[in-house]
Amino acid sequence: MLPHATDAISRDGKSLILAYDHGLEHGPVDFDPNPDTADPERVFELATHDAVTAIAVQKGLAEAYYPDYADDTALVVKVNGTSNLWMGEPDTPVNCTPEYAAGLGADAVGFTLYGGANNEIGMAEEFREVQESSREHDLGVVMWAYPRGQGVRNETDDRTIAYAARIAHELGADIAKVKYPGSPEAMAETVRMSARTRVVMSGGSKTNDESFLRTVEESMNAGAKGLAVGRNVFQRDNPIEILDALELVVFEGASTEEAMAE
Ligand code: FBP
Repeated sequence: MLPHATDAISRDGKSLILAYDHGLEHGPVDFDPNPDTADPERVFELATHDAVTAIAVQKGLAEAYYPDYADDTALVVKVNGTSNLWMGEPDTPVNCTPEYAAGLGADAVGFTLYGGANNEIGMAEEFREVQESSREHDLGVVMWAYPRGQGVRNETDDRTIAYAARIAHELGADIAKVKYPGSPEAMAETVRMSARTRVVMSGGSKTNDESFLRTVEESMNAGAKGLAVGRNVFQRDNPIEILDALELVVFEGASTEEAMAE
């Protein structure tokens, strides 16, 4: 296989990115189901599980905790992000440059683009700077491709999600992180639209083991290259168990039933 810009956050061309920027994006409410997870160390420890190919955090957590885990997991620094206290149209400031992320030991950057928001133009211009600077610093580029805002009637509509994946490809992302578009056929179409940009499924709010694993299985069968997941791992009573199951489905091609039987 030819080298890929995201090899450092992948295994066999697939990624399982443990997303943990929720303290910024959603606030303390996301730690309620499992209060220990307010302590970033608990989640950095989960990122050392074999199934996890990288942890994705904002710069503050990368600065404070990653030095202790750098030997055990790869790092995606999320370079933009905003709080849930913001009540305007979807928008997000750049909190960290790729150069600074590289200094923190990052292997890739993560960037949210809200296609369809009033400030899509501004975010796309910021993405240009981040993407080009990431190339200079040998960082992979993961786009959180989230259509949202006044121009978007339904952000989980299958055509909208396929469009988001295509935007990621056109603008030079290596990986497009998209919401599950509702069916295996719709995921296959999203993968087709993203062409050489790899698609990873976004975990979403916590669901039961079977329905979560089923969407992962369907996504993988449709050509997705893994997932970026937060709540469906760290909000569980037994996050190791679901990581064990995800390892089988994502990297071993196991079915939901096989993974749950282990
Ligand atoms: P989840 O798996 O918990 O959905 O995390 C993925 C993620 O993209 C996080 O990186 C981010 O904090 C959150 O979802 C954003 O979710 P929302 O759709 O509510 O903006």
